Amino acid sequence: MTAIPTTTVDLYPSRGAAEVSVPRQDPVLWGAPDAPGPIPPADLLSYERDGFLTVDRLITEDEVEVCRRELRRLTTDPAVRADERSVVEPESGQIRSVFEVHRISEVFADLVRDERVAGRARQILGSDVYVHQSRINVKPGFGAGGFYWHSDFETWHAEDGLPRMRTVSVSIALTENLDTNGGLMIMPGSHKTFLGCAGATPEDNYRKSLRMQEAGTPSDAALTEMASRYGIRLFTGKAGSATWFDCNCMHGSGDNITPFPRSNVFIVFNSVENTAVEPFAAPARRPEFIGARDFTPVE
Ligand code: 6CS
Ligand code: FE
Repeated sequence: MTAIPTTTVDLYPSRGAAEVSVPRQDPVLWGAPDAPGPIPPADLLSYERDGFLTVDRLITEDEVEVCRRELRRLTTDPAVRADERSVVEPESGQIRSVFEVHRISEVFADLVRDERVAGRARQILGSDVYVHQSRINVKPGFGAGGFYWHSDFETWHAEDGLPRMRTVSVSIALTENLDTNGGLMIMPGSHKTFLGCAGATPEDNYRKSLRMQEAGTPSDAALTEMASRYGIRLFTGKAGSATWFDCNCMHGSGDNITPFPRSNVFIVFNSVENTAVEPFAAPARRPEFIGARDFTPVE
């Protein structure tokens, strides 16, 4: 009896000939609202409604300083700069992001394991979690580029093979997020609609998309409709503050033309019940430093 290959149903078609919008078919909150953990029930409910949750002081100033020192060490190390995990700003040549910091840095590995971080992810996802992706974004001033509007899940489903929306990101500010230096913007409530984008995924898309995303970009019409329906929230906060947001929030950030860097550490937790399969809409998997294939739960 030959085993019938289990093909995972694609609930969220994307990267086809035309843009298509479908309702979310997954819970936002996979854990019970009164589940034990660092997030109080009222905050879990607002996370379910809005798709995001801010924490004013997730880590202390001293811990921020340790992370900032580590970010400087990584971004000035020629070996890290030469590594494929580093993405460089096209114009200035400065480092824009370094991926997989939870595996190349003990400081960020500790941060990932910290109950204030992994504990919140387990509470939201209702299971053990593993890191699908981590990165530090330096976003130096004087013109560092932003990220155009997109849903992370659209990319992580199409290109990394995450089947369901059981993934949560946290952006922890390592410098003050002002209303002028290219902060994160989210459309509140947009996580409940999945927008499948038009246009097939090119070969090795990540070589460009991590600088300037093209495949997986919503149309002006869709963005106009969503922004009119949901509004746009700009996140500001002191260093040490954090924004938790659902994988399917429509979000983006502007360029930073001020002299003030907007650096953050960005960690993506996926449920161990939602491990990556084959890409749903891409010719090949992305490298593991972008889309993890080690599903070991964060202890
Ligand atoms: O492609 C990705 O996985 C990354 N790109 C963006 C713009 N946000 C999510 C993620 O870090
Ligand atoms: Fe993103």
